[in-house]
Parts: sequence; structure tokens; C-alpha cells
Amino acid sequence: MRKEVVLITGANGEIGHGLITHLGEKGNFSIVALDVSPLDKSLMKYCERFILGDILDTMILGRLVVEFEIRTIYHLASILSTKAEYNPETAHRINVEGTLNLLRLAVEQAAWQGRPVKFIYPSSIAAYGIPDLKTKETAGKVKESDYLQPTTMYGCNKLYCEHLGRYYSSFYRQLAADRSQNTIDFRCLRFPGLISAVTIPTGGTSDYGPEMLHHAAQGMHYDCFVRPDTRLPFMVMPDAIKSILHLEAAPAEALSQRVYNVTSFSPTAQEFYEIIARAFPGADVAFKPHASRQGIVDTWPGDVDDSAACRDWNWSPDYDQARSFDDYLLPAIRQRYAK
Ligand code: AKB
Repeated sequence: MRKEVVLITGANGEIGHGLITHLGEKGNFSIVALDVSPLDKSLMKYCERFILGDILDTMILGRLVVEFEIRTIYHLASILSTKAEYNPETAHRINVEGTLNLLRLAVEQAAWQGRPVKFIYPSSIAAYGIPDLKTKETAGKVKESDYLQPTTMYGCNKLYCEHLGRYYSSFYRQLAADRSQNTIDFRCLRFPGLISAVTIPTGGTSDYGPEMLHHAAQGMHYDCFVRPDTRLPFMVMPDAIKSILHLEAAPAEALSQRVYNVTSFSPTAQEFYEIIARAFPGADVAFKPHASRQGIVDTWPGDVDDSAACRDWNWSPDYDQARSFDDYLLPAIRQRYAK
């Protein structure tokens, strides 16, 4: 008999840290974790197995099928928006071909198990592409189906993988005589910028928020690469983990769509700075917009409509803007950088 596990790719990334810690502390599932970089020592104790490897390596994925019965795949591995622009074709391979490999793995697992395998996929506000600033200012809360014309490779990859997930769930091998009903149960969250007190993001374009905070907390100078009036939606990591777990646990009948916006608060970079400056008097931040990165953020919505998630699976963030800073980020970050 193969051991029943959940598989987490991109295990050593920001969401991976939060998810492994949470699932590991609850102890209800055996975790198999995969990442191209070594897993933080602190996470090892929560994992049944850690595999150092690439999601493009089909041999590694093949071996997983031999050894484990995978109930749920949390496919977190990806190259984020800024990094992807430096090598778009490599990003495409990792973000799209890597996802395709995992979808195939899920389909194969479902066939063996005779039941659908859940596939949880974090998409992003990068899937949107708002044409100009005036439209961004007047768009209000953007719905899942609006403005889907991303301008980054990462955004194109995320949007396409949302469609692949829908295809593999509902239409895979639709012409085959022996078509199986047990394919995958793809569920996707379109995340805003995420902020963690424990990890610092790398390679994203919403990174100015967390970077400003972590720099100020360490007394370091920070050049913010967007204008002060730049607005983006954000969410803290505990709420991101909560949304992943709630969507995973929702009964399939309750879900009216496969892709859900989730969000919490939407500050401008200036408002972000003001909160940080109050918390860390003397915070040394200069606004030095980088034209191309600013251009990317200007195509992302200032706010998103998460009413479908609220309606279908009772989504609501635990941390609004004030609680995010006062009860989570500031205490944890002060402690982290205490001399
Ligand atoms: C990025 O900036 O690329 C990510 C995202 C918004 O998905 N943080």
C-alpha cells in the first residue's frame, strides 16, 4: 500500500513556509514537500519527505506516483512577475510546463485512486491587465472576469494555468471512449500582494510593501520602486493560508467557479509608508519609481471583488489593515529583528 500524503511544490517559498507550518502543526496529513532549493531546517520536522528537485523533472514526479497516494496537490512553485521578465521563456517553462507536469501527475493519481485529486493553485492579481491609470482609478473592485489582458509573462502564465486547471477538471480527454470521471478537482485563488512577518519575497513586483516594512524594521534605507499614489490590494500570510485551507475544504457543490479573488486591504504606497513610519520612527524610505516595474503595477487592480469567495465558501479575512499591522506584522517583525 502506498502512503496517503499531500504534495506541496515550491515548499521553501513564502506560501510554502506558512502552509507547511500550519498543516504540520495540525498534524492531520503527511506532507511530501518539493523545492529546487533546500528546505528550511525548521520545516523539516513537519515533512514525511522532502525532495530537492525541479517540477520539470518528470522522473522525480514519476517516482512520487510509485511511492505515494497523493490526495491533494498544493502547487505553489513559480517564478514571480519581475524575475520572469528577465527570462520570459524560462519562466514560461517553469510556470506553465511545470504546472502541466503536476496536472498530469494529478490525473494519473486520480485514475489510480478512482476519485478526483484536489489541485490547489495560487494565481495572482497579475492575471489582470488594466489598460491605463484612469481606468484603474475608476475600475473599483475588479471581478474575476474583468480586464484579463496581462502584460507580464508571469501574468500570462497564471491566467493560462487557470484555464488548464479548468480544462483538466472538466474536459480532459473529452473525446476518449474510456474517459474517466475521476480527473482532478482544480481550485484556484487569485491572490493580491502577500506579506509575511517570517519571510521576505523575492522576484515579485508587489514586493515594495514587504520590502519597505522589513527594511524599516532593521533600520535600513529603502528605495521604493513605485510612486506614493500606487494602490494595490494586499493580504497577510495567515489569511492567505486560511483562504487556501478553506477553499480546499469547501464542498464541491458549493463552488460556482474554479477561480476566486481573495483580498483584505488596499493601501497606497504612501499609506503603507505612513503606517511603517509610525511604527519605526525615522524609517528611511525614498520614493524612486522604476518606470518598468511601475508600469507593471499600474496594470494591476487597486482592489478586487472577492464576493464570490465570501458567498460560496464563507471567505472573510481575519486581518484587516489595522489588525494586519498591529496584531501580526509589527509584533512578529519587531521580535524577529530584536537585537
Ligand atoms: C508578484 O509580485 O509577482 C507576486 C504576485 C502579485 O503574484 N507577489
